[in-house]
Amino acid sequence: MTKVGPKDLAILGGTPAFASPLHVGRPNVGDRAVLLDRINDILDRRWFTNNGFYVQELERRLAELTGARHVIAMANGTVALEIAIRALDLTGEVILPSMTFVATAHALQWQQIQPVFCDVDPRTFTLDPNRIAELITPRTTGILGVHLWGRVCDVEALSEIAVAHGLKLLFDAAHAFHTSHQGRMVGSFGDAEVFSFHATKFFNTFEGGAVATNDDELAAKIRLMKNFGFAGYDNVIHIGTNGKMPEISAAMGLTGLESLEDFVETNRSNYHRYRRELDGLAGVRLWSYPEAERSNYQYIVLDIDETAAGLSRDDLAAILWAENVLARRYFYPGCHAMEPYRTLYPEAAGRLPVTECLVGRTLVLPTGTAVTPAEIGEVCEIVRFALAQGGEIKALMAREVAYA
Ligand code: T4K
Repeated sequence: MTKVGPKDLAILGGTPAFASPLHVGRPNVGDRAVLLDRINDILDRRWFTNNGFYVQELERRLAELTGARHVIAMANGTVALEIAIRALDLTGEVILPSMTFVATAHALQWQQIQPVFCDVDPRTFTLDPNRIAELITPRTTGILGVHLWGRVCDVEALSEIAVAHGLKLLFDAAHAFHTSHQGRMVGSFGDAEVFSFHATKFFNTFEGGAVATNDDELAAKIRLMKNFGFAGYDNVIHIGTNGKMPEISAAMGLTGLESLEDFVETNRSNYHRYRRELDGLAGVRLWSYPEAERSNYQYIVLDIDETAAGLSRDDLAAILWAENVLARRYFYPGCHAMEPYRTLYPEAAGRLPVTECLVGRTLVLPTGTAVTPAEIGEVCEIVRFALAQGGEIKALMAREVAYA
């Protein structure tokens, strides 16, 4: 990096550090030749979807890896959530965090179930078990926890509450594939857990997802529901939809699984590089992964304390974007502040002080196999440089730059 003064920052007229964008969420790709062989085989078999050979093989491997009795592959994580919610007979109101991707809330509201937003624990960014009891009403039928950024919810406390109040317990594990909690792999906590295998996830099937559960009856119901309720040719015995994963996605998944440990190792080493490079920076805290557990290290999450850092999260995001580092403000502004929730449930904001604070401070940086260690070094240099001259940069930005 050749920036010596504030004016060298791209946001103030300098040349961007990166000629092409450095994205968050660049997909991991396994062995290309193996994938192409599998795709050729799918073309030869002329069996493209509807519980084909590759989907069955992927489900078997995923069950092995997670330890769950059943893993049911789906077209994406959102439809997997919708089906799991319906199969669990959730109705009325369901308690969930607002600090999540909007799909978690949509999967409920889409089915006329009211998402009741609950605040999160500032140490884990996951549902705060101490704030749940006050939200339970006679209409509450379930709790939907989110293992945000792969940090597993307090499943013990949530299970206790669910049992005490006769509620179903579902987990949105979109970020938590191949992570563990107290030594046990995510996939068999609660009544069911839902994965996303979207392109941006640590492990992807282009688009895809799955429901994992130990409940045989629930699994059978979900299998029916994801295939229009068909129990055999011409025999529909349940309402259903089309939630099926195609063969090409399963081929991508099987190929990715063969490189899973390489993906983890790259992410882990990227994470430690960020840690070393940003260590000790005033006002900047890097979200940490519990070393005693298995983690996928997929999210590099910064918490920016504006007072101590001298720049706000949004200032830093604007500076990075100008340098072509497309950092993301996940999950700003929180589901409760998005439509239709902002209009339908305006009272929610008042009970989410931790969420409201966090959504203004978090910034997600690029990682994964598509980012090189040298690029990470450069991103960190920009962050350090910007923060070192925060006050001066802020004043110049206010004068010279109109940014959102
Ligand atoms: N629950 C949670 C907690 C979730 O995070 C998600 C999904 C779901 C449920 C639902 O699961 P799915 O139905 O999606 O399986 C992205 C993803 O689309 C979404 O899957 C993900 N969460 C969310 C956190 O991120 P956006 O709106 O940020 O997508 P977009 O288009 O801005 O792309 C994100 C970044 O990835 C960009 O920097 C570009 C990069 N990218 C993206 C794609 C698709 C690539 O480099 N290559 C690609 O192919 O939602």
